[in-house]
Amino acid sequence: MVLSSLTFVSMPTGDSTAFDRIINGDPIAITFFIGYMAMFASSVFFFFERGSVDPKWKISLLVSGLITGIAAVHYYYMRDFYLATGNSPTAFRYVDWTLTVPLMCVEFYLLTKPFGAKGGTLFKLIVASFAMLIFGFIGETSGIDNNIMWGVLSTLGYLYIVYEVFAGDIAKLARNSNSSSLGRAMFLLKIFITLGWSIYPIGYMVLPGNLLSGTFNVSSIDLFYNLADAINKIGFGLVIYSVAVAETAKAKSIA
Ligand SMILES: *C/C=C(C)/C=C/C=C(C)/C=C/C1=C(C)CCCC1(C)C
Repeated sequence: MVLSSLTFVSMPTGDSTAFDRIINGDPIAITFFIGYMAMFASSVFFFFERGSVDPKWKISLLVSGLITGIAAVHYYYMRDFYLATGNSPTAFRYVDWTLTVPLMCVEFYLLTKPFGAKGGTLFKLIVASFAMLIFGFIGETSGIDNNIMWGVLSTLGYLYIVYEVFAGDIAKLARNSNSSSLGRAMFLLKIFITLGWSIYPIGYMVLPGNLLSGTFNVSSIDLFYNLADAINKIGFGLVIYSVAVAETAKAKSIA
């Protein structure tokens, strides 16, 4: 009896032990599982709804669907990796972010492009997000002594993006646009960038040696990241969608 349950534990993923952990009480496994389904469903939604919005908005919805689609694939692998090893799937996580964060910058750019956004602004945002992610990855893998320093460097990249949205090019374009729907989208975008994105550095601070390591167990890092991904990838996609629907209705009523 003991022996057979032991062999169960050491079996690879896909076995009933893994499923049992998803359903019964491993909160991290559950959030990987729900995250995967939610990202997948969101992509289907954004891709289908592309057909019902004004042509101007089709690319934005396509990008939203790509962001959640790329995340869905990564969540599939992250869930399996976590179930098989019990470790945080750091490398998969950063590959996911390296693809999806620049695409989120593309979303900000697409929102302001009708009002004159330049490619150079997009380029600056993407460079800042790469810096943020490269320093963050080094910090997560560099161990107990240096992760605060790398976290601070990463935060500089993050703050630059916040600056662009609040006071830099993106903010200026939005202010001069006189579009109420862009104004609303910008308001929500600022909330996502400041509150939604700030969940990531808070999660990072549970790493050993960092500021919250006494308060949270290190494994809770994936709870923070999974929650933040759901809010920022799906939530922000839905904001773009609602602006697209409102603008489409307006365009129809003028026509
Ligand atoms: C869809 C994924 C998104 C929007 C990921 C965003 C990630 C961040 C804003 C990460 C930020 C970090 C810091 C500001 C400092 C510590 C290291 C990071 C990479 C967790």
